[in-house]
Amino acid sequence: ELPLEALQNLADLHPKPTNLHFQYGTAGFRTLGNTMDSVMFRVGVLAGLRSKKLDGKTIGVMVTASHNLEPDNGVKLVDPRGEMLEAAWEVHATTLANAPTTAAFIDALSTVVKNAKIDLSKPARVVYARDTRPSGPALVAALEDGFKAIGASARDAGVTTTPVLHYLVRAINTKGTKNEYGDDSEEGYMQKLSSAFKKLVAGKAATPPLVIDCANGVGAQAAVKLSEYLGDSLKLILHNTATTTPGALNNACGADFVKTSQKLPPSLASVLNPGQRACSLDGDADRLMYFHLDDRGLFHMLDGDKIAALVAAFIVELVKAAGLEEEIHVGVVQTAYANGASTKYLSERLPVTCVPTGVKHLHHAAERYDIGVYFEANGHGTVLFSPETTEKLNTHQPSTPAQSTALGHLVNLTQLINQTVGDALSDMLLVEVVLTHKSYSGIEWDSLYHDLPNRLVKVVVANRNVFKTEDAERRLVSPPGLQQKIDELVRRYESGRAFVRPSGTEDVVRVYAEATTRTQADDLAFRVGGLVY
Ligand code: NG1
Ligand code: ZN
Repeated sequence: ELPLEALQNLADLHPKPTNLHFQYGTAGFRTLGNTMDSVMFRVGVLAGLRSKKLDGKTIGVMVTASHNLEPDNGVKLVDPRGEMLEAAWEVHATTLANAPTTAAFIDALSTVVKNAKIDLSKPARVVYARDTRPSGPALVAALEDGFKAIGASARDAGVTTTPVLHYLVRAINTKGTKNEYGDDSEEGYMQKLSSAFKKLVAGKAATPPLVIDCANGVGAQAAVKLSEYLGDSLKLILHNTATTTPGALNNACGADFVKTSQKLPPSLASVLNPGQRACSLDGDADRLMYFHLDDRGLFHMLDGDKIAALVAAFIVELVKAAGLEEEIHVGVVQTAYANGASTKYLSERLPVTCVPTGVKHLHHAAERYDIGVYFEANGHGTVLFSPETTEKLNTHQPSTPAQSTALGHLVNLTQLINQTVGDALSDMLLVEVVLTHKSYSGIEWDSLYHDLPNRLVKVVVANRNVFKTEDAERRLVSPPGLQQKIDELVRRYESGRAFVRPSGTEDVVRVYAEATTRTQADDLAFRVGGLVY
């Protein structure tokens, strides 16, 4: 039985605004924070149901709007192994969020309970956290009312990063089992990452200090703590750590700013010396962008594609050095937004798959490899080791000292990498490990391949739903005839590539183009944009 009285009384405190429609999209619910009170309450109830459905396993709830500006907020659910909510439940979330009244909400709940065959007598457990947004505390209070209404026992993880919350979910659900992921605390996370990092760089010359742009978000707090755990093994110089300054979050800084404007955050202009490595986190610390200035003061960005290239090549070498290349196959997953030069570089070395935009697609495709490296160009990604591979790495008997060393590094990588989700701090340590092992500066890393100039533009159209794609979003099937016109244009540009797809997060159509020169890439993007409009 649903606890009708508690549900009714508490739901009445969190009425749905009329005229607003909410949608659980690729990033959960995300919109203006001050419109999300009812959504939070209802997500709280749904999280409890999800836990009951999964026999009382702990479900995660993260309140964040990531790289969006400060007035926005959002919420997403995390499944027991630390991964994104199962797709079928995204539909339940949208239905519940849009029920116009308390009565309609309770009706919709009953339908979910019936259709998903939920045993309401099971326990419900959740763990939740938020980022530093000012709207966070009030939204969390609404969420807690939701937990209360469904009788879930809820653990408050406070203010922390999205990847830490994912880590906590997996750590809690594996506690006491042979797959224990780590101690279920933020300290446990810091300890796990930093000790794996120290083992991986032991005996090597430390890389020079790394400048971090913390986007004035929650990553600043996490980076301060991580820095203490790292000690002398890696010096971090933190900037944009103003988490309480109104309007500062993600404003002219952070990973999304760097990627979309392809510029240095102005706040770092007087900080960086030529050649000095720097990186940007986004507002919830799950995306990472590296960059540096060259001798002429020109800005060079090392995005998710460059990280994938660096990391995948390194892992392939280690697997070979460990004598496991016949048994362990490494692959890379990208989206259509991956720079063509990165795809070429990677395809010459290992299998590469292209999937539609959205982390869940990348994550699932990466699970099909023994070791799957996935990164979106925007800097969100990680590396997944299949359970069999992890087992093999932990039990394999090396036949030479060199094999033993390589094997040890691979085992430590399984500890260093947050395999639940893209994690800026874990990915940053991973990059630093490779740079240390290769004795690369940022400049040498950057020269693995040269990005093709590219341009991404948004086009506002009457109805973006008429744009339908195939081939991992690289080709349009509708509107009829449009793809042929794009093909004709693209043929006129050297190394030209362009595609058009509807955004999953904004009411726009995106046009991406690349070519051998900046002018040509811009030209191609604007011409294709002209066809779409
Ligand atoms: P859409 O709006 O569907 O293009 C954007 C990003 C994705 C991903 C999602 C958030 C680009 C071009 N697209 O998706 O990579 O980060 O937001 O989940 O950057
Ligand atoms: Zn993010």
